[in-house]
Amino acid sequence: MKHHFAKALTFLAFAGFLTINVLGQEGYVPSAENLENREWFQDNKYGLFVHWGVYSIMGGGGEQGIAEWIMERKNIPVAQYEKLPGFFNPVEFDAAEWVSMVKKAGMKYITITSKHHDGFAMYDSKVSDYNIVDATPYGKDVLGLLKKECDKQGIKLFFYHSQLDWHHPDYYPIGRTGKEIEGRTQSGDWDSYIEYMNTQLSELLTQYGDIGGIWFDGMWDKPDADWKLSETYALIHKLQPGALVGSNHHKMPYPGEDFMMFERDLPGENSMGFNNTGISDQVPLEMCETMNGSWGFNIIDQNYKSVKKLTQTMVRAAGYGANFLLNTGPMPNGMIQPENVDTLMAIGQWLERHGESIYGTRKGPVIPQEWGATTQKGNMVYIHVLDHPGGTLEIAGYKPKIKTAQFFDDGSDVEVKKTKEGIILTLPKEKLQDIDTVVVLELK
Ligand code: JFZ
Repeated sequence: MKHHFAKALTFLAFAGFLTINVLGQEGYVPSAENLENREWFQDNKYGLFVHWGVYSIMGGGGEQGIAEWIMERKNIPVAQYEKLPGFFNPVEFDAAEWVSMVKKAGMKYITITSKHHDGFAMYDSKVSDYNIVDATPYGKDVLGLLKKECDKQGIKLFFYHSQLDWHHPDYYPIGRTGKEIEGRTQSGDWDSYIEYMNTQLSELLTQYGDIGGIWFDGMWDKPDADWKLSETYALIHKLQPGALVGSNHHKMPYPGEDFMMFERDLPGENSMGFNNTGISDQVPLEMCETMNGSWGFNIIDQNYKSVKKLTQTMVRAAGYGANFLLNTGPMPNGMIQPENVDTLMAIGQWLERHGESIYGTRKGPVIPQEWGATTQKGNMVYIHVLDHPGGTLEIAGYKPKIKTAQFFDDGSDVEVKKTKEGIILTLPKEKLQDIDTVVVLELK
């Protein structure tokens, strides 16, 4: 009896008779391919986030902290902002160069903005002329060029697609942001906007072969709206069952989502103020971070984080079992900022040497601490000492059966004492590394 009632209820819900606002794709069961790709995602750990669009021309307008949000932060009227595509001509864009750099950086995937909040599509969309092929002198589909090169060089490509759209006439009623932008729609049909968004997603999932997944963002602009996520997620999982869906809604994952992201905070931390969720243990995790203070290109922002800081953040993220998605905001000419390239190459060199302690690992037996983090791969545990003066390091609550304990960098033995509470490592100062002193435990 109960079973029939549940079936009837689901049917009614689907038939829209009962407008139950179920967030996500109820009953979603990830395909075998999807589960495989989640393993791939967790094994490969490190990707390049790319915020690139017509806003890159403005370069933040000479103000710190403004880049991809300049239309909203400066209330640039729609009619004026629509002039930007006419200036967008990234003749220096070289997909092969970008992807080769990504590989040398030790990165395994790219997540690039297919459309950000300004509504401009960075690919050849058939349902809107507001795109790079139809509205710019450049006229080429950079996502298509990038995907070809990614396939050639074995790099996966994900798309960051904004649900929020300050430009589309049917994104109505407007939400929390961009209220003062002149020329925004004063009427419109919300369901038509959802349909438009789903059509563009269908384009992204049918025009470029298999993609890594979709990185959604922006539903926080209208938290009470019916985003019909069940339709959107079901569409993506129908077109590409292996594609990973994630949404930057700063909540625990909804059904139909295949990974959980943390924006500019390590999982469980909340320095940004909007990362006040728990940590899902059901789906892979990813932390995204900027190299300076903004996502899109900002011409004055020189607040570059150090190679040490970024590498240590990647290691701490891996200590939580989370990927690290490190961002660059390409310049309007299509080139990656040389300062960012230098940083990425330096991190790449560290990974060239220490990649074994990151790639293919999962979160370690000891969650990240002040002094560092741990990662694990089979019976190998990597203790990452990131911030320690040397001498002895006590790790309480961890009592491994150790076969060997060695310093990763020179293979020399590490003295390990067992105590009632846990273990004590002896770390001679001369053994300490500037970025990360990795101690490798081979367990019995
Ligand atoms: C979002 C975007 O707005 C931003 O442009 C960038 O793409 C980043 C990766 O993601 O950033 C946000 C989103 C929501 C909040 C803050 C930053 N929020 O809800 O406070």
